Amino acid sequence: MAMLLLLSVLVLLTQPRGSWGADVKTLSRKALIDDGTLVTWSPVENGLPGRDGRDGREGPRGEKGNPGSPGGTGLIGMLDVPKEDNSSAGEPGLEGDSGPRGPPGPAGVHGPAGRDGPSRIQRDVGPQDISALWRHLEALQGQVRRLQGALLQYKKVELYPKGRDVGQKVFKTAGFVKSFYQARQMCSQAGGQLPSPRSTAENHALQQLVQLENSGAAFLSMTDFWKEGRFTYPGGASLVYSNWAPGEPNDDSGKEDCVEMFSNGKWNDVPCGAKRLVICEF
Ligand code: NPJ
Ligand code: CA
Ligand code: CA
Repeated sequence: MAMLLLLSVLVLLTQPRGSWGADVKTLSRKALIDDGTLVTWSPVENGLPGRDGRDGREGPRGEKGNPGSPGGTGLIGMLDVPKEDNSSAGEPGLEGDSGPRGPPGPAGVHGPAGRDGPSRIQRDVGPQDISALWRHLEALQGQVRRLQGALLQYKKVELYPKGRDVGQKVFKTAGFVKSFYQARQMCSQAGGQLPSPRSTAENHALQQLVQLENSGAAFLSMTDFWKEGRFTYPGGASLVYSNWAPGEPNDDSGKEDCVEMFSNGKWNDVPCGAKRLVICEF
């Protein structure tokens, strides 16, 4: 049950909200304690109790990160939660050494059920266990906050000056030109793909990067390899948005199966062997 509580709160704590750096909901201790559906430590309600749960694993990490502090309890150790550290407030920082290994944890709170016992609860969860969980939750909240700060800083660094973020998407220019095939390979190796602007907002963000470089035009991801004139995304789906220049796509000389974006944001089909600015989408 305590594990259920912890897992529930962990889920809440780690749920992404919007793109990078959104605020984390601050959980009220009272609100959760008052939620009787989550926290109970009454005796097992019916039937014979199951046999004792397995012993808790040794707490792998101390609960406090500052040197010399005692380790945490095995309850949390079972979830392998990173320890809290007491590094300074202010600048977002990921630094802070691991605390010493904690002492062995208390007996485990779960294990296989006995024949007739309920499968959910193996033994009572006492107030001390709950209290330990709360301390760890508060430590986790601190960690999440510091991570958010660090991520926000990292985002700014990363986007300057050759990146743009739009919604959940990030475009980043490589600053050099390649053929479509080389460009596609490079983006893929970087863990991204060629750009697929799916809205005016995305098209505009991408256009800013094309303007930034004086390379004239950048490759997009889409091709009409499979059926002439039917442009698709890499997965084969049809376009949900387009911004073709007047008269395009025209499959000039019957050799244009790739797409470029001009610095005016307009699209044109071009030969895939042409060399264009490499911008990747992540
Ligand atoms: C021409 C054909 C295209 C063909 C392409 C092959 O494009 O119109 O169908 O795929 O050649 O390279 C200007 C002309 C276009 C011409 C392109 C080629 O368009 O108007 O006819 O150049 O690069 C910007 C600059 C040029 C441009 C459109 C926009 N811009 O800076 O935004
Ligand atoms: Ca074509
Ligand atoms: Ca064309």
